[in-house]
Amino acid sequence: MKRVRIERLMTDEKALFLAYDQGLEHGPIDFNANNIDPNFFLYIAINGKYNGIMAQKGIAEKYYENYHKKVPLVLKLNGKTNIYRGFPIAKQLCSVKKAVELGADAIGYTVYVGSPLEPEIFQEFGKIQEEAHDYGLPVIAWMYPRGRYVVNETSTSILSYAARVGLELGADILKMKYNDNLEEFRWIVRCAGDAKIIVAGGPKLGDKSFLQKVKDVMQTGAVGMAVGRQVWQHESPMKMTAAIKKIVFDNADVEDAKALLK
Ligand code: FBP
Repeated sequence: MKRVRIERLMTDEKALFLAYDQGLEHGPIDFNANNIDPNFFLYIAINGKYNGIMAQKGIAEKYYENYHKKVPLVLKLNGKTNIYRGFPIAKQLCSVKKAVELGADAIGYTVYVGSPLEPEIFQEFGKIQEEAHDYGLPVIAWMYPRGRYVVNETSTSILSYAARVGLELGADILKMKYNDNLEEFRWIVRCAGDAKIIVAGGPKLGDKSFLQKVKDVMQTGAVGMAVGRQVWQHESPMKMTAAIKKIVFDNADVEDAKALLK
């Protein structure tokens, strides 16, 4: 096994990623006339100096090629639409080999913890995790509890279980949703052990509420954020990027960060 090169994705042990896989997961409902164009998202990611972009194979093949290596690529290997109504599962859509060819610096995969199809998901993830590590690629797992046996997807008990599962399955970074409870999220971070936690942005909030969420998250031991809609749906994505970075990397308070939005 090669050494897993996680430091390439971090700045002083912290990280900020820009996610753009919502077109597959949610559909064009998330987009407007600007952000429907993947070049818009890439412009933000490159000029905002994100630690990486998160995108599917098609976006990487048709767009990332033009900006190759200007921003690290986390290639999302699985995904599903929200039209699909079966048990939660997102099967592999892209190989680790193809991700490497496309210049990926890490791979991403959604694990639906608690799904009735969990055994299949874990097995597929296990194979991918080994292949990625053979190439020295870090593995980022979207650890999303989901399905008929999951009563509350963001309860502390289910998120802490999901975090532990991510560690035990061998993921290097866990992308998790926030439970809106700073104290209890600290426990979730502890449960992840040496696997690092980044928090998903979620549906667009008001500026102050979102920056407060970033501030709270950064006090839990999480290493950063993986945002999408909060940034590319914002009327000033570059200003929002600067505000988030001020908190994540400079430990600024919310008011100082918010001043950058003016
Ligand atoms: P946002 O920051 O826009 O919330 O994106 C986070 C994310 O994990 C995306 O990477 C993914 O497309 C989406 O949320 C999936 O979330 P869900 O399965 O809850 O719809």
